Formats: sequence, structure tokens, C-alpha cells
Amino acid sequence: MILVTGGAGFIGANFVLDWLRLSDEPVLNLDKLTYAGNLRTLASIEQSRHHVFVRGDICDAALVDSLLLEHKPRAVVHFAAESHVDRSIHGPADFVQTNVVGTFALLESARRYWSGLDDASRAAFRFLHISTDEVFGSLSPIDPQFSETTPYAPNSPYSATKAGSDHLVRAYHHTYGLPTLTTNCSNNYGPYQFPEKLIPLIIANAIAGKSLPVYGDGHNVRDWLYVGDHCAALRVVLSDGVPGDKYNVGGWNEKTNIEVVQTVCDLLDKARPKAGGGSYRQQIAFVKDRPGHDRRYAIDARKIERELGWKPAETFETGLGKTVQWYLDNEAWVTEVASGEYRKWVETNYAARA
Ligand code: NAD
Ligand code: TDX
Repeated sequence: MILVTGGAGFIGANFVLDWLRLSDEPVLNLDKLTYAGNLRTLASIEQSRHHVFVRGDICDAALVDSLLLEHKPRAVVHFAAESHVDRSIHGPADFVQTNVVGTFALLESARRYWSGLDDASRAAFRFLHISTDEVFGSLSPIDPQFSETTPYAPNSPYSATKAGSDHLVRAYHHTYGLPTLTTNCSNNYGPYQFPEKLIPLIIANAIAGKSLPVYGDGHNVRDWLYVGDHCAALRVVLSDGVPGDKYNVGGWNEKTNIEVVQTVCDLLDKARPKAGGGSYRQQIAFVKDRPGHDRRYAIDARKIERELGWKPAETFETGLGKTVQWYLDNEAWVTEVASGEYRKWVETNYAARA
């Protein structure tokens, strides 16, 4: 069994769905079900011997300790976090709590559990920490891409808390020998992403006839990674990564935000022509910039490609095509998330484990 934290969020849920499709090994899924956690995403793999879902907080050491002792996982795959940069600007406290204090609590529980294992299980155990390229700060147009040795320079409350968690993970390997692995990846996109993030927000707003907000001049650059490719990279790092090592994961898809938004509009123009004619591009509106907005992120993914043989399968064009089509085919999922309907369902179906 593996313990996945944050497995009801965007990347965690994609990871769990892929894992259970590809393997017989059960998943213990620990998620607090914040606004970003959505059990409807996991509806196809209901509670079973293979998928044990527990609603709970990674900060709750007593709960995590008891889950580890009861289920004896061979690995922890840690996705749980507050993940949205704009929210971190308006309210950083939850980010410090979950991303720093929560990762610390999880590391402590993992260390206690790991020290009690027999030699063989201790050697095989892994703590995989999922992090972001944002910890490296902002690049100029001519800077080389981020590598595993790029110094940390986080600029937002979100990235500062992720950087803090990365440092704790590093220290737990260096000091205690906990077999940790850390990945730093670029912007993910794909099915089941909460429509506060750029790509699903643009798709949802376009279809709803709303404006498509582009921050500043639209020339900030992100590297885009299809979520299925990211999950494949995580499976490879978990099985073959060297304990204590870090791996950068990226899609080799540097794009300006305005390019991304225009491409989404063009795909929608073909797949769902705008009622009354014209292009969705007409809905684009340049708005006030995000404070401290990092100009450019770019990932050098050569280490994971060279050492672990992973490569992204999707180009930006194929991945974005699939993503737009998924949102068109699953409008009910977006409507439910946007209306908060799924929260009511969560509250009535899953009481928090006291
Ligand atoms: P998300 O916001 O969609 O999901 C986060 C999940 O964590 C939710 O299900 C939420 O309920 C859960 N959670 C939050 N606080 C918790 C707590 N205290 N205890 C237990 N569960 C809690 O996030 P995501 O986009 O899926 O990101 C997953 C991870 O990947 C995060 O660590 C994020 O920093 C990292 N990451 C994301 C991206 C991206 O583009 N989305 C890129 C790089 C790295
Ligand atoms: O409405 C918008 N308009 C806009 O121009 C939004 C929501 C975003 N943007 C811009 C800001 C960014 O330059 O688009 C870019 C992408 O924004 P987000 O989707 O908010 O992602 P970003 O801030 O880049 O962070 C994401 O990738 C790295 C995830 O949210 C993080 O969790 C991850 O670590």
C-alpha cells in the first residue's frame, strides 16, 4: 500500500486514478477536503480494499501516526498543499499551516513510523514530496532554465511555503536518513483542475460568455506539463529515484500567457463555435497584474530524462486539445465545482474523522 496525501485534489486525484488503473497496489488517500478537494473526481473508484479514503488533516499527527501503523504503507506520496498563488497573496496563513507545518508534521510521523520498521522495510521505504518550479523564483528571457542546482529564491507566500517544505524534506534526509525524494515541476494542466487556475478558468469563462482575464501585459511565461505526464514521472521517481535526490519535471513547453489563452480560444472556436459567431478571443480582457508576478519559469528536465528514462508523451498542442475536450465533455463537473454543490455532498457524506 502507498499513502497519498491530497489525493482528492487536481494532481493527486489524477495520480490515484492512474495508479489504480495501472497497479493492484492499494492506495490510502488522506485528504482534508478543503475547497480544492473533490470526491466526485474519485467517484469511479469508490471506497474499497484498493482505495481507502480518509478525510483528515496532515497536521493531525495522532491521525497520521495511527494510519501509518494500521496500514503500513511502503511509501508516502505527498501532494497535500494550498496551491493557488492568488489565494496566498490574500491569505497566507493557511499556506504556512498546511505547506510548512503540515509537511513538518507528516515528516515527523513518517520518521517515527520508518524508524520502527525492520531493516528491509526501512531500506525500501520512500517519502516522495511533490513541489514546484516556483521555489526557484523568476527568470529573465535570457536566463537558462531551472536545474536541480538552481538556488532557491521564492517570491510569493505560496512559493516561500513550498520552499520551506522542500528544505525540511532535504533536512530529514540529511539528518535522519529518511529516504526522501523531491520533485519540482512546472504548471500542470489537464482534467479535474479547479477552475481558479488559468487554463480551466479560461475554458469555463469562455463557454459562459464571461471575460477572459489576462494579468498585466500577458507576456509572463510558464512551462506547461500535462498532468498525466507528471503522474508518469512521479511513478518513475518513486520506483527508481535515488533517495535524497531532487528531480525537475517539465514539459518543454514555454508559452506566454496570452499565447495560452489565444490557443484555448482557437480550440474552442473549432470545437464549440461561439453562439452568434465571432471568436472567443473577443472576450479577452487585460486586467491589473498579480502583485509580485514572476515573469518567467522554465524547467530543464534533462536529469529525469537521462537518469530515469522519463519523457513527456504529450506536446502542448495534443495535451491542450485533450484538456479542452475534457472540459467540454464534463461541463457538469465544472458547474458543480463552481456552484459549491459538491461541498454540500461532501459535508453530508463525509464527516471529518474526530
Ligand atoms: P490542489 O489545490 O488541486 O489540491 C490540493 C489537495 O490537498 C486538495 O484535495 C485539498 O483538499 C488537500 N489538502 C489541503 N490542505 C490539506 C491538509 N492540511 N491536509 C490534508 N489535505 C489537504 O493542488 P494540486 O494542483 O493538485 O497540487 C498538488 C501538489 O502539487 C501541491 O503540493 C502543489 O504545490 C504541487 N504543484 C502543483 C502544480 C500545479 O500546476 N497545479 C505545479 C507544481 C507543483
Ligand atoms: O485569471 C488569470 N489570469 C492570468 O493571467 C489567472 C488565474 C492566472 N493568470 C496568469 C498568472 C500566471 O502567470 O497565468 C499564469 C498561470 O497562473 P495560475 O494558473 O494561477 O498558475 P501559477 O501562478 O503559475 O501557479 C501554478 O503553477 C505552479 C500552480 O497554481 C501552482 O500550484 C504551481 O506550483
